[in-house]
Amino acid sequence: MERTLILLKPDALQRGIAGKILTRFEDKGLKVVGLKLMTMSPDLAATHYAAHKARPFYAGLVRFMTSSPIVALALEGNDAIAICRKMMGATFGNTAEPGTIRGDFGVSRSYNLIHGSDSAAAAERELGLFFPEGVVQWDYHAFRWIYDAEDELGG
Ligand code: 3AN
Repeated sequence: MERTLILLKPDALQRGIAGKILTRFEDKGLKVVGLKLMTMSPDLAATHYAAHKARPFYAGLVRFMTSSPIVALALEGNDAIAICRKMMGATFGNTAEPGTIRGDFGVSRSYNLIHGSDSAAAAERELGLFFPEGVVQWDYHAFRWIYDAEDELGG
């Protein structure tokens, strides 16, 4: 199974819709293996967004991400990375498809509610940044009915 890092950004918490967004992932069948309310430090934001350092929006992005608390989530499931990216929708709410999180909850061209790892390598790196202590291992009994146990859960 795959794991991915999701961040519910400051706008999601300030607007009181963090729970609704988490519910979408639970409803889909993803297992929560990490969940943390935290304020991102400037250092953590700089590391997390290192790839965007040269972009014109970088300073504003770091200011936004450190301005107010976020929720860090670690989610697990088959194809979790691609599934979460699809559920998030296009980068900003003004163009994201209805039915996606960004498409349903936002209209902004810079506040976009959520971050999700975009590859296996990014997920590994980002999970290490936000959950250095590791994720929580637990038996999610619903998996037996979310997946065909013989085909999809390895027998
Ligand atoms: P995504 O989050 O859909 O993977 P990317 O990888 O294009 O989007 O951008 C990474 C992050 O940088 C986005 N989540 C967004 O918050 C921020 N970002 C990208 N473009 C802009 C922009 N033009 N203005 C402000 N923030 C931006």
